[in-house]
Amino acid sequence: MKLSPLQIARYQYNPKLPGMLRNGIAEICVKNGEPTESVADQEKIKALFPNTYGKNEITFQKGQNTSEAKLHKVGVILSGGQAPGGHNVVCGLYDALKATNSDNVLYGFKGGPSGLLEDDYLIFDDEYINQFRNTGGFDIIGSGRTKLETEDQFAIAAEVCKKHGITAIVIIGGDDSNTNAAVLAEYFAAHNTGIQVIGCPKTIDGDLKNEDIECSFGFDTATKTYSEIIGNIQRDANSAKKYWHFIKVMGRSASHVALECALETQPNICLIGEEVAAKKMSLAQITDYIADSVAMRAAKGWNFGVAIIPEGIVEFVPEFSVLIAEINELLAGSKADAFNALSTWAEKYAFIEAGLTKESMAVFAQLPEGIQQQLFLERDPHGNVQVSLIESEKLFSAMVKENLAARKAAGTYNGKFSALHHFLGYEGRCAFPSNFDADYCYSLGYNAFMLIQYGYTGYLSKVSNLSKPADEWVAGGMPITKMMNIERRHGADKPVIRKALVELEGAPFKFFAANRELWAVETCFVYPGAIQYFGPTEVCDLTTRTLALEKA
Ligand code: FBP
Repeated sequence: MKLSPLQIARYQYNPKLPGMLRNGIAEICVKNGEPTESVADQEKIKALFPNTYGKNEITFQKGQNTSEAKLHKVGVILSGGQAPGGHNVVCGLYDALKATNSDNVLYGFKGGPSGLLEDDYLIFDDEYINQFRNTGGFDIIGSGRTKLETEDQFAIAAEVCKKHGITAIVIIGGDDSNTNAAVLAEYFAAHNTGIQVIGCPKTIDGDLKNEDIECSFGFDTATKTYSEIIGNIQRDANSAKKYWHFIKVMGRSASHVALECALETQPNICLIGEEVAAKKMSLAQITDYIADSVAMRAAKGWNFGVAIIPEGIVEFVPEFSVLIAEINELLAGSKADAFNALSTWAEKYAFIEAGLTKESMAVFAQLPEGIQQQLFLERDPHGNVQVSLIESEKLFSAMVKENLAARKAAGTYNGKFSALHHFLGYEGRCAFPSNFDADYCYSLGYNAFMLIQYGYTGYLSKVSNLSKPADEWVAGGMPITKMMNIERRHGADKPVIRKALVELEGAPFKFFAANRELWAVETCFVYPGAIQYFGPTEVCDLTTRTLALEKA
């Protein structure tokens, strides 16, 4: 394999651990915290997790290691979408495990949770793992989206672990994967398997966070990568002065990624899905809001600008959600065949018009034809509209174009509007982790092994105080059940980790809201540039604006 100079240089980087984990394994002991309760629905969660509920929060501190000396065989799984730093979680876990006893073994289950069920694994050694230190990607063992959630799967997992003598599993994943980690831990405990389960908080979307978990890993690097590109586009826009750029950024549901990029780059417009839902904004209102900025800037002679659109936006527009629900109903079961049998778009349009309510048809009629067709063509295996595939950046630019044409006809706008479109997602998910993510991830993995060594199960590896330098970070563990509540999923009540949406009362959104009127009219662009790995700490080690504002 040919290596880039940066990859070779990054192999030499020594990730920083929290101060209390720096003295060597023999000098790490546990400080017990308070017993915990779930964030809501305490009685129900307690009943569902009789063996793992209510355990104490713990932190590690310097002191005599009192854990039981025994051989550890541990399995690790990467679950869900890639996030920068995943390799370092595995490296931190491996280094702590081997530093404790060189006979300890780390198994990597390949291709996500399915690797555990299919007993598809590799055993890590120095030569293999050293190729992945401080690099992006999940290719060390691969990832997948199989969900570990049924009793049959748990029984197979227990069998596979038993076969290898594995006594702990580390699941690196988002809110769903860690919810399942908690359920698996409870199953293993209830069946006296002796197998521990530890979770690690991953996702670029930034929506696995709460009062204990300050951020999920990967968010820092992904948003810095997108912000670099947005900044570059802004500089191009400000140089050429002839394009409006509509940039969609990943974030399946929550708008944390869009908000962080806006805080970093100060674009003219950034939509926040959670605000759209709270204000019950219609597509027309959102369009008007963007068109106002275009018109105000045009009046100053600036026919250029940048608008950031979060990937999940359309699901937050109430009238659009109703439309999607009606389309799903319209094509449910065999009705889809009748629709597909129609040969022209005009015939299909008449079918749609006859099937939708008047209100939803009015929403549908506003959409550009390309988007209308997308809603009927791109469907998931259950026949439902695949909302994440809707090109919302094109949807809003087309609607703004029409809105501006109407303003022109009314004599209230006299500019030029030429739009370009971008989707930033996969560009950031496997970037070389920033120093922050390299350090944070290594610490999460190292810490996960400490939790295993001290016998914990159903815990999330927790590293906090992250807005401070790494030596002030605090390492410990939090029972996953503390983060759970009951939610309605697929028609049934389920215990789940609460997904964190953008808080409209939170400091990051408030800062954005206090400044956006100015940004909408003036050119206040900030150009963050590329992630720096070597150089002054104020350039290389800074984490996100979101975290800085939350912790200020
Ligand atoms: P996770 O929640 O698994 O971390 O993945 C998040 C994400 O990156 C979203 O931002 C995006 O919508 C989705 O994954 C894309 O998934 P896929 O890789 O399957 O296309």
